[in-house]
Amino acid sequence: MSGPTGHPRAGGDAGELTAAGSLPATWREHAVGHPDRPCLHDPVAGWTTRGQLAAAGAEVAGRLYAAGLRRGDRVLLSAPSGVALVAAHTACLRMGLVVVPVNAALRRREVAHIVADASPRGAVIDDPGMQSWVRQAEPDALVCTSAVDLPPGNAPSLDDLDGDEPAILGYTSGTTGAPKGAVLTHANLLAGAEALRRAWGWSESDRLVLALPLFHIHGLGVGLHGTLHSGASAVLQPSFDSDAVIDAVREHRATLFFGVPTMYNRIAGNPRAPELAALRLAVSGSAPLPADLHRRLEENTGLAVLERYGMTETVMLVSNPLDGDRRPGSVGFPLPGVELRLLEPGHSPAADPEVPAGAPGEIWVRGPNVFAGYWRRPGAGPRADGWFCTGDVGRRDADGYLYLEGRSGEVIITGGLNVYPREVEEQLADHPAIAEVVVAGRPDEQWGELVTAYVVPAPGRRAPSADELRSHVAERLAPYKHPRAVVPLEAVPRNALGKVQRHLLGEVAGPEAPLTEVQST
Ligand code: MCA
Repeated sequence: MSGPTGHPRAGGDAGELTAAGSLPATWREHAVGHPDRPCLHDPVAGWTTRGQLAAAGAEVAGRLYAAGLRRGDRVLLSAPSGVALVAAHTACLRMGLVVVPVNAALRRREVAHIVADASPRGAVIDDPGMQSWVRQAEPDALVCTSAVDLPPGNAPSLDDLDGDEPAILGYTSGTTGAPKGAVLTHANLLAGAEALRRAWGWSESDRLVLALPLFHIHGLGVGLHGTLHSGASAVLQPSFDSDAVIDAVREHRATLFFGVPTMYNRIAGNPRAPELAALRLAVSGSAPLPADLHRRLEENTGLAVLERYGMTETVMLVSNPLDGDRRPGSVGFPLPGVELRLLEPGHSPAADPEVPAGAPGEIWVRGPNVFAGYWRRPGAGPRADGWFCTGDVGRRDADGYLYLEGRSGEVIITGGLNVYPREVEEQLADHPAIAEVVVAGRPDEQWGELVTAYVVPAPGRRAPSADELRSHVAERLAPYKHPRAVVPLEAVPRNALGKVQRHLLGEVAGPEAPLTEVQST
């Protein structure tokens, strides 16, 4: 386990950001101060107050404690967004368990990897299939649903966390190998939420429509933690539907909406989009928001969507200003407590100068929000002095606004979800009609990028269709990682060293290349 972060505090007000100690400490203050204020709404339970959520969390914590879970134990969490899931999540954090959020779409192979890596002692999972995969991989783990239907008990210590204790193990893939667990400490989560509270003027009178899944940092670390930390309220929606979002904004007099560009694309196409003018703030992240979509939304709703930038390892890093010019195509300025440097590849943030304004550079960050390291992978996270290379490339304009230019890696972002080409290639490689396959993103208006398989067919075979490839990987990859399009190639473009030249894929295939796409999208 990565120990305490030991990072020097970033400049400015970084220390102050974590003065409250932990998120559970601030939640407790809100619950004790005004227990009757509405906190969360879900379609099943209706409104839950702060006091009710605190009581539900304490009850779940008592049950998990009585079942044998102890501080530092990892617990997988996967259930539809709702108050039951939040009660389980907050219970775990309040008693010092380490939450491992799991995307409900993952398949057995993907879940087995997380279980083997994280060695969880518990799993709060609603899907019976996923429950059985966890039981097979870790027979000793306590497995229950988000109802936490276990004998009652008392957790002896709640809300008494040290900032350096691990709070979340967030699985995220690198360009090579299998997903790694990013260890976010209680101080990281608090710094992340407090920076957003300040930057976005998040207050008790705010109400967020939260239709993002709660198994990624966007929905969890930004939407949920920000709400609970600010003493605000949120309307939880277990899936995204643009009409349901618009209805909730009207019915619950919401002030905030956070989404990924695919959601905004669907909102822009909804004739009721102008009703969103009632919002105080709409925020976009997880993938680049096309500048023309930004403008279209502004025309339709009067809202200048605020684009920001973050990652699982760091919660949020950079944001357009709340007051002031929100520039389409830009992610804005570093958030409170975040130091950011743009460097030439191979340069060190401690020793080398930044690239000049306008020039691209690798994005390095440091601050109290930056994770402690990757679980069981010493040396793979931030440097000893706290600086972390994000792997993203950006440039600043003359006014200091940051623009993301792309990734130094090969990640595909589809609908706000990261897909690592190598993982998909490995699962496609044994298809009998494939001699060689390279997976890459292809620009797409709705999804941002479409997972596309560039296929050299096996001798005497034609390239398989996208539907054939999808059924080939159906049991091995979550659906969002499935190839949505296939482009046949005669040969994979490689450089003299044999490295695949992904940027040439489109050229080699040619603009007229036959393309088969999945019919359902
Ligand atoms: C669903 N499908 C997808 C995706 N989502 N395909 C590719 N990419 C996706 N992201 C597939 C379904 O399997 C289905 O396939 C088909 O698309 C249509 O499904 P539909 O019901 O329309 O989709 P949906 O359920 O409405 O989902 C679209 C979505 C969702 C709402 C955009 O993907 C989503 O919630 N995305 C946000 C994810 C997120 O929170 N990302 C944050 C991670 P078929 O029809 O063939 O069966 S990044 C992060 O946290 C960092 C910190 C950050 O900065 O934010």
